[in-house]
Amino acid sequence: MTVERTFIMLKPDAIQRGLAGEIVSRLEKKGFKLVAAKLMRVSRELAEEHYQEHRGKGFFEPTVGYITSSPVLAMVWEGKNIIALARTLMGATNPAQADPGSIRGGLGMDVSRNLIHGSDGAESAAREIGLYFAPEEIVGYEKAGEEWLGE
Ligand code: D4T
Repeated sequence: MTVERTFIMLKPDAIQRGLAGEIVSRLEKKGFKLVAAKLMRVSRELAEEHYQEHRGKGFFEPTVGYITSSPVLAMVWEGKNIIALARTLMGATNPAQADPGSIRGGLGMDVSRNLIHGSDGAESAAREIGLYFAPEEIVGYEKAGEEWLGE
């Protein structure tokens, strides 16, 4: 397992429903390390760039509309094998089918309001981190207790 960084975004519904603290807490308790965060409004241009792989699909426009409708909490988290581990913690894309113990399965009901985004691979993580953050906004540091998370 290698130390990776992933882009995680709490979507407008997570902020509006007051679930930011709960979700960030789950990520912290897992053992992930927060290395960047900002509350921001996503521009239409940025949203279209973020979801470019879905351009032309029926849910593209509604998804862009949703993500630009209200502020999001954009974050970069670090940890061993974090890209896959964060996806597991988030649960399936559709909260109606996600494991009830997961973030989406426990806190959401509909695919159009699925609370959280997490990069789905090393390439998309690098691309998305670059889309949302300048290199100097990412803060590396030693975190207490890291030695208790694995060999
Ligand atoms: P994101 O990118 O938001 O973390 O979600 P996923 O990586 O889990 O899922 P995705 O890229 O396939 O979908 C992007 C975004 O579009 C919404 N969506 C998706 C939707 O409204 N209806 C759909 O049928 C699908 C597949 C939800 C997430």
